[in-house]
Amino acid sequence: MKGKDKKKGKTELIKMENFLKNENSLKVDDKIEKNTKTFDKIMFLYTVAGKEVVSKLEIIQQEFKLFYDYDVIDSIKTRIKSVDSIINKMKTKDLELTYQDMIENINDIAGVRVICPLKKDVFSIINLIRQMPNIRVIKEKDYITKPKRSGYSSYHLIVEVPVNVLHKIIYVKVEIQIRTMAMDFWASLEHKMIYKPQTEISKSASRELVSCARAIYRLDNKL
Ligand code: 0O2
Repeated sequence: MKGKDKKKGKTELIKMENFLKNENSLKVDDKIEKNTKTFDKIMFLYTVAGKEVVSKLEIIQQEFKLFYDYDVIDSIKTRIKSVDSIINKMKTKDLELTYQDMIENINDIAGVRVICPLKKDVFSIINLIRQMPNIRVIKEKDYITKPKRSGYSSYHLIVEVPVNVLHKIIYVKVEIQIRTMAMDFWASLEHKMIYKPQTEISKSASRELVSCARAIYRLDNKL
């Protein structure tokens, strides 16, 4: 291949923020609005990024099963944050409701949750993700070593993964939450009852949940 052609065939590596600013068909200064072309196109990028992460994690899951006869991952879930949830979070963070503010500040639009049997498995997965050649870890939150006051325990990684679309490679953010089966059971319950409740819950029930979180913490350390 000649120099000129080589240059032509080169794929651009670009951060999502920069890609969107330079993409004429997207109006990133606009207000977020469901069912518009801009919204659908941006969500498509997050959907692809989520799938990329899931596929990498499924490879680890199958590798451990096949080569070590061990289930290091129990299950993997993925979701795209709803527009209402994005807007509520942006209001809480006092952001302008534009696409630009959304992509720069909301890190969990694409979310992947990895459920592991044991605490040691959670840390094995974290180390494997850190070593993945095609993933950039940009932020980590260790709510396992230091659970939240609510009792919430989980490890969060914000990563950027390359997504190959429109002849470009765009780095898109994904939040990976990694936790044990016991932590996940507690978090799912608490999410409905306290974190995002549909109805009021009594103070005593709320204290009971904190005490359950402590019991789960001890259980995970014993196993
Ligand atoms: P939803 O409805 O679950 O999506 P950042 O901007 O990245 O620095 P962020 O995202 O504001 O930080 O906060 P954090 O602590 O990383 O929390 C991200 C997600 O973790 C939350 O998303 C929840 O899913 C989960 N989470 C955090 N704290 C708790 C908790 O106390 N209980 C439960 N059950 N889940 C929690 P959202 O958007 O808040 O909610």
